[in-house]
Amino acid sequence: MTATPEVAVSAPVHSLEFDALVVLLEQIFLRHGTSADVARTLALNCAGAERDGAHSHGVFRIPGYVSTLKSGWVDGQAVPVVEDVASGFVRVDAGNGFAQPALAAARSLLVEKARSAGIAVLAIRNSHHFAALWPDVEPFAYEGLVALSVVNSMTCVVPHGADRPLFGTNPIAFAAPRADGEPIVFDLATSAIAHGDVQIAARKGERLPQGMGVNSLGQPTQDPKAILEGGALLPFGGHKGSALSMMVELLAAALTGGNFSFEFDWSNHPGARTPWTGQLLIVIDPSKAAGQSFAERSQELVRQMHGVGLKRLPGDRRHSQRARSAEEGIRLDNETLEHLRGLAGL
Ligand code: NDP
Ligand code: PYC
Repeated sequence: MTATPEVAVSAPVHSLEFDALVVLLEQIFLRHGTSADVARTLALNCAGAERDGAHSHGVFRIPGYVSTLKSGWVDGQAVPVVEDVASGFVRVDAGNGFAQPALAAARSLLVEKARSAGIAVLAIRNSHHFAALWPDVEPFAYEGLVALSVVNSMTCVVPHGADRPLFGTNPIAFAAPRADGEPIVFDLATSAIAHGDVQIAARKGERLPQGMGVNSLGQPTQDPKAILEGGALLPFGGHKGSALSMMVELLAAALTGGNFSFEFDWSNHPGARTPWTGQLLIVIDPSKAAGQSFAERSQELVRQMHGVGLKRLPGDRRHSQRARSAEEGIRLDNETLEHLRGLAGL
């Protein structure tokens, strides 16, 4: 491996500038058959997750992207088709490509509609989402808009009260501007734990907390391998998380025209990892609301939350890590960096 100015190759842990990581990831995507636009969009998304310490959806996901692209399951060259269907409704057929380029293609129309109608919906179908969801909503809050997104994934979660898995891990992400600080953002799987975190625990040989999943016999287990090998996850919060997961299936699949988490079959594509489903975004322009500015009101809510002793808001950990990465670079261990460089053909 050759040294680059951004990478201290003599250390066991390397420190990369954000831009250097984006370029490296872009090369990997391009080398595995994506268009330049798709490579750039996914590289920015994945490097952003790594920068923010969202490790279950940072560079950890790159081998999965590569094997999916190699399997022919997803079209890395797909050109999304955007349809302006109503004053507050945009549809995109992602063409069996990734969801993030579909969002990028529809974004300006969506924002224009949200600003004129006060609210707009983006329904993406025929799409693959393999990433964290917060990068899809946070940028809207930086523009003063409120955004909510849901995406469904692949069958691996047993609905509350059922015997077998049906739902995906189905995250919900929300972003809202606030007056004096970073936007308020949360992004959570409706499963007790994200599938990515189960894989990471299995790789590290760690046990999971109780209540995350079941083995192939439907018995509770704390062994991540038992969950991955024929077992399943549970929703968070029993019937409540299960209801939210059901809602995600309805909004991200039924409403968009995408697949439910149980509707696609990737068995003829060994190596396929990306769920072929749908995604919904709702964007609201809070300047249309009555009363004081929304951002002032959300600031007041945060002030009151801190006043009752809250130390950490959702998103705080990511933003601290983002600041640390800006100062110290994004840290990758030697093995990971070597692997990424190999995938990039370097
Ligand atoms: P976490 O449980 O780690 O975090 C969920 C949210 O809660 C985050 O906004 C987090 O903020 C916040 N949070 C965590 N701990 C605290 C705390 N102690 N106090 C206050 N807030 C807290 O996330 P999940 O494991 O549920 O999901 C991980 C990722 O997996 C998400 O990005 C999700 O989008 C992704 N995912 C993607 C799927 C897909 O199909 N594409 C499917 C399922 C999951 P912070 O970020 O600052 O830690
Ligand atoms: O971590 O559950 C997950 C997940 C599914 C699809 C992408 N990430």
